[in-house]
Amino acid sequence: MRFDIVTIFPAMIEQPLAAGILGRAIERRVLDVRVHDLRDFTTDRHRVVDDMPYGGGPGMVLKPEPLFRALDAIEADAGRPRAVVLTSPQGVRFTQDEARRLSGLPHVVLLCGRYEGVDERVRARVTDEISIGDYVLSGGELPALVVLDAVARLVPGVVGDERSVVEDSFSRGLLDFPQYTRPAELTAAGLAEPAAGRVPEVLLSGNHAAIRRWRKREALSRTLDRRPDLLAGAELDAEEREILRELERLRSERGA
Ligand code: 9D3
Repeated sequence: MRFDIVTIFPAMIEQPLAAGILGRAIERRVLDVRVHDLRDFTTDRHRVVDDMPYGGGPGMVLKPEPLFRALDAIEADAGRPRAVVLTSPQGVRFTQDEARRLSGLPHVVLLCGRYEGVDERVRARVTDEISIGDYVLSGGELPALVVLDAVARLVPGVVGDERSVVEDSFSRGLLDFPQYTRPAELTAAGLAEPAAGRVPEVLLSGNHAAIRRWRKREALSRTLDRRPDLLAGAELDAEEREILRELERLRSERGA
């Protein structure tokens, strides 16, 4: 899969991409990621990419022509991209469903917004405007990396162990169950009570049916506590629905 990323801070994209799972996928040529410096598509001596907003007001706006020239150059090289994504606070919220949709495309362009915004006429060539959540960032580069990471790891061959992609929490709609590794007992770890240092007995029991049930219960309990909104869209089997009913009953008894 090919990504083209247009930004005024190419280093913000290139540095993180060199490391980790995506870096290895790029080395292995499973992913082709091209980063473009928007200033390379200016024509003036000072390589200006922004200007004052018509009508007045604070801050600056990204000029349209460099963005259009960057898109033209990408199109001349790789043909019309299947998606042109603008990262912006005005975008629709980015979700795992959106990541899945984009991961099915051969070529995606990411335009990183900056300053107070982007000249409205650029949107004529944008297919998707995406925000990553309700908090204020300094620009669209981190959101573009978030989108790239979430989309790329769904491309076959990017993540080494396909099982971790398939079993991922948001694809099933529940939070993960708690994980433990050795040692089975931790002492003097600054824990209030000794019991907190022990791995739950069931995980050491070798009883795989009991372990599966415990994990379901813990995942459901956490989801009910922290992200009850997820339960509406979760795909639960009969056993999970039964455990959830019990957890809800216990909670209402404790609450009442
Ligand atoms: C809606 C906020 N704007 C009010 C005047 C100002 C503004 C804040 C932050 C304009 C641009 C930005 C830079 N943020 C992004 O470009 C951005 C973003 C974000 O801030 N939060 C979550 N997702 C995204 S995607 C792009």
